[in-house]
Parts: sequence; C-alpha cells; structure tokens
Amino acid sequence: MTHLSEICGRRLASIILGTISLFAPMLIAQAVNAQESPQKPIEVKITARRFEFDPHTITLQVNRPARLIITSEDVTHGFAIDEFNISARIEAKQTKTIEFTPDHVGKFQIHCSVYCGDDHEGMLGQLVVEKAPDEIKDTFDESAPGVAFVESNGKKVRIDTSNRTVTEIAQEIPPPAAPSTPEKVEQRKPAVQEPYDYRLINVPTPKRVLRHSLNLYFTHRFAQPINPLDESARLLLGLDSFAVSSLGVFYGVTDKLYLSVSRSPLCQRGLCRTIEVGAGYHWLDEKGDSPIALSTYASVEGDENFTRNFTYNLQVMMARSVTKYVNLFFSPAVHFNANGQRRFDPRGNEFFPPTPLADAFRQDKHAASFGFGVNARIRPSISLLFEYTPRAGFKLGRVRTIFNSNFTQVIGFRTESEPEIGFGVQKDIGRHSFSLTFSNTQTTTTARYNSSNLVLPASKFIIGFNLYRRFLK
Ligand SMILES: [Cu+2]
Repeated sequence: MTHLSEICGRRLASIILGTISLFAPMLIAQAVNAQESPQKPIEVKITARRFEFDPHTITLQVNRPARLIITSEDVTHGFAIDEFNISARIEAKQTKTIEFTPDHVGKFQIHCSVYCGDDHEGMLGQLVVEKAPDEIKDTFDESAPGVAFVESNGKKVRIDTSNRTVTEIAQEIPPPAAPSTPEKVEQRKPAVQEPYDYRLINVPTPKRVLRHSLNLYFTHRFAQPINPLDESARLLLGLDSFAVSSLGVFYGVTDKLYLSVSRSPLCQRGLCRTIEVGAGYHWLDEKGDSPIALSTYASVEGDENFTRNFTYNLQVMMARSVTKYVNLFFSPAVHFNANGQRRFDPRGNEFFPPTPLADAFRQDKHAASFGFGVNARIRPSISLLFEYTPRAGFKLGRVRTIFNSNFTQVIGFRTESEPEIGFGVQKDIGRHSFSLTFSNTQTTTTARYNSSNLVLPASKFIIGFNLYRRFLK
C-alpha cells in the first residue's frame, strides 16, 4: 500500500514536472517580459510624407509604453491622435520621438495637424491598441480530483493525473471579449475639400468653409480696359489706373454653416462703400449620394457702410465635376431691391435744364442673375477659370440719354448693359490661392458682381486679381 502510493506519488510528481518543463520557457519568457515592459517600450518607426503615414496602421498594447519614432521625408508634418492628447510637429526631414502609454483599447485616427499641401486633410493613419496577450493561467477542476488545466497564449491543456493523460482542449466557444470591451472605432471623416476655390472670378462656388477656419479674400479690379492696347499700354495694361479693392472675411461656424462680411467701395456713380453681411450653408458634397455639391447663401448689402440702400440676396451655388479635372458651376441668385429707392434711375434735376422726362424713366426694382462657370485644372495647382452671368430684371449699366435729331432736347433714355463675363488663371499655394482675372465688371458684391457701370463688351476686359488666404485651420 505504502509502496503503491509511493509509486503513484512519484508518477504524479514526474507528470507535473514534465508539464512544467513543457511550459517553463513560456513562463520564463512571460516573466521576463512582464519585468521588462515597464522599462522597455514598444518601438515603432513611422515615416510621414505627403500625404500618408507609413505604415498606415500601428498596433500597440494597452498599458504598455510605446515609443514612436517619426521621420518626415519631405515637408513639415504634424502627428496627432486626439484621444491621447498627442500633437507633435515634425519639421521637414527631421525625426521626432513621442513616448506615451495607451491606457485604453480601441482604434483611433492619426491625422496630420500641420498643413502640408492640397491633400493634407486626407493624410490619415490608424492606431490600434490591443489587449496584452494572455498570461499563463492554471486552474484545478474542483469536481475531478487530480485534474488540472493550464492555459497560455490561447492554448488550453488538460492534465489528468489519474490516467496520466495530457490533452489539448479546443477552446470552448470562446466567450468573446468583444462585448465586454466594445472597441470604439473613432473614424472622423475629414471634411471634403473641393478642387476649386470659393469664387471663380466673381461667381461663388459651393466650396465648403471648414469649421473654425477664418478665411480672408481680397479682390482688386483696375479701371482701364486692356483694349485698345495703344491706350492701356501707357497705363501698364491698366495697372496704373484707378483700381477698386474689396476685402472680405468668412468664418466656418461648423463644417456646414459659415458667416461672411465684406466691403466693396464701388457700386455706381463713384463710391458707395457697400458692406455685405451674409450667411451660407453647405448642404451637399458631390461625393456619396449627391450628384452635385450644393450650398446656399443669403446676404444683405447696405451702402454707406451699411446705413442705407439695402439690397437682399438669395443665392444657390451648385457644382458638378465632369472629369477629374473639370468642374461646372451654376449659381443663380435673386437680388431684391437691387434698384430700390430708384437709386440707379436718372433724376430730372440732374440735367441742365432740368428734364422732367428723366423722372418718368424707371428701371426694374429687382434683379436675378444666372452665373455659369467652369474651372479646369491643368496642373496640380493651376486652374483655368471661365464664367458668364446673364441677368434678368434690373441690369446695372449705364443710362444713356437719347436726344432729338439736332441734339437740343432729351427725348428719352435707355439702359446699356452687358452680361458679366470673366476668365482667369488660378494658382494655389498651400492655404493661399491667387487668381489673375480678366472681366468686364469692377464690382464684386453679390448684387453687383454680375453687372457694372463700366458697360464693357467682351473685347474690353479689365485686369484684376483675387486673393484667398485661410487662417486658423
Ligand atoms: Cu499635413
């Protein structure tokens, strides 16, 4: 009896020893690992270049320190993971090391936080934080004496000392850890950046105004038509002539809603210092379900620094790409009170001798405009622009006096006006865009860009430029 139990005991001991020797290397490795982890972080090398992170996805372990060694291959980039308050700047061709310990499991977006070019918004990566691998677990079967389970790295072994067997058990339907740790997939879709600017020459586009971005635009229109050249050459093609400069800002309240204010000195009969205040809403992007990009805009213009002669504009801006490089635009608008207070009609007392006939000459009070446009990207940062804006209702132009045959008496009036036409070339440089423009209008506010008191036919364009600059974002 004693002998037998001795033999049994020896066998039991040898089985356990054998099993332990089987798992010992793992145990030791695990122990070393556990000891090392506080000092030795997981090291990941990442390359940042326009417009990607390489590798795109990095995997770390929760509660295990990590060291990210990020090198920029070209220009200055940012490396940001909002959930872990990481935001680093990697100077051009430099390397930066970030150390941190992810404290929760999940998938998180990595994004570039320093503007680096046209497709900056799409410069994204992903951080996956996983659970640490399972440690060795051993349990005894309470109901069957002499039976033990050893579990490591997803493998489970059953050791039965009564019949001296070691069997690997297929994991019972693994109680999925998923419900207990719902992985938060944070995929913030970057706002789409359309391949065109906020205006062609004058016609506005449905380009999205980025949330919390402040945008500045500056337009400049000279007065002297380029044609005829023998006249304009003396004035450097008009560059020496009297010019009209307008300045505006707009701010993205959200990725859809924006507010704008601009000031333009010119409307008609000299200066009228118009201030335009408006709000726009970006409804649709061309990607996804919608065949077009669509924004709407409403504004009020008031002369003499927003104190009188108010005009109310409602506008819809639409765009559609026809190829990867060409976009078509249509931006119709209505301009209520565009000739309110009869302010563009002639007055009898402006003539000598006073001409009561002038008081009877009335132009329409309201106006509508239909801005058509196209842009064509011919180089990665250069686009050609064209637009055409016919109008209905009141057309700002020039009121001509009609005399009798021997020029002694005014017998009537007529309005001369031309639809707005413009073309230009646009160059984008980072957050700037610059357009050299040729158009037959000098005015740039919504009620006036589509017409001008210059009354220039298409053969007599003036030079101008538009300048956009995005701040804060
Ligand atoms: Cu960037």
